[in-house]
Amino acid sequence: MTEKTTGAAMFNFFDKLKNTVSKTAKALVGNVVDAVSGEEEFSDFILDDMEDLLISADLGVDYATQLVDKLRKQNKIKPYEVKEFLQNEFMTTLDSAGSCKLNYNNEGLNIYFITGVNGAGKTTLIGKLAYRFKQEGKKVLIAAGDTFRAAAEEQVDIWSKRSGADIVRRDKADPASVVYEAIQKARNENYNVVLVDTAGRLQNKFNLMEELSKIKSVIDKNAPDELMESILVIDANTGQNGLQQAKVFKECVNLSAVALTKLDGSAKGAIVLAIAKELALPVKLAGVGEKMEDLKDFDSKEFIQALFEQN
Ligand SMILES: Nc1nc2c(ncn2[C@@H]2O[C@H](COP(=O)(O)OP(=O)(O)OP(=O)(O)O)[C@@H](O)[C@H]2O)c(=O)[nH]1
Ligand SMILES: [Mg+2]
Repeated sequence: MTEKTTGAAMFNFFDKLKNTVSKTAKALVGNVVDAVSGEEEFSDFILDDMEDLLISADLGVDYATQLVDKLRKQNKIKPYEVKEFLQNEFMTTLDSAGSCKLNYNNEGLNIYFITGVNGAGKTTLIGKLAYRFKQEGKKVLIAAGDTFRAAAEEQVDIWSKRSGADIVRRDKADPASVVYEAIQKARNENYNVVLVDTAGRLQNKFNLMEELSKIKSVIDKNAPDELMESILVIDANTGQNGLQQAKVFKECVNLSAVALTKLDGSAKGAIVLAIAKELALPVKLAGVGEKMEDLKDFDSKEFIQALFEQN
């Protein structure tokens, strides 16, 4: 990330991040601070108001209630300190969900298994990751595991050409067999990275979730040590539904990380905190646009700073 290397560039990077999360910052921090900080004490009325605001910012009911209960049961922290209170709580929550750093092993093959509901941004994420790894000089293979949706294979094929990655594509074949073939090819031809695309599926469709589990088991059986991450892609605009998705996918394919897409323009980035709190899953990647370069490594500290420095 060359953007981080100089002071001026750093400012530029941080400025962009602040812009990206500005709607989330307003919903999650600005509105609460505005409503609370002028009060003398945390009255029941004000705490209820705060709870409503946190819930409507998509922090999740349980987490919002826990935070407000913490304030209810104490008299040390005053309303004018609410911003600092939230900042500390949010940072602790993100820290406790684990490292944001994407796992990568320099010595061997790295497989990234990408899942999520329809339209979340899986294939675009694959394109962005392929581009990033290619820029770093890695040998990259895409497994076109969405053999279900019409034109899905063409779409991922376009991303492979754009990024310069190779592809295993077997039109309308069983996705598990495509993934198996990709693993063999990657081993035989010394690839560094395999990116596995999968078809979008709703978490309440039992058969499709079963199929996903079957695809994942091909990796678990054939390349358990090479599976670096099992990533759930969540559209930041889905809000609380994202939490429900994460619960079901976590059970089905044992997730290790979340990629939050479409963070640009979303007011619902608080889902990052809800997922960290309730599922102990770290967000590791953030999609901030539709272009190949619009992928950021998620950094908890920067995210919190960007949320709190503009209110
Ligand atoms: N603004 C914005 N748009 C994005 C981002 N990521 C993906 N998109 C857009 O979201 C739409 C869906 O993206 P896809 O990558 O096709 O989503 P998918 O999860 O593969 O969809 P299915 O395979 O149909 O389940 C496309 O129009 C993308 O350009 C992002 O970070 N920001
Ligand atoms: Mg797709």
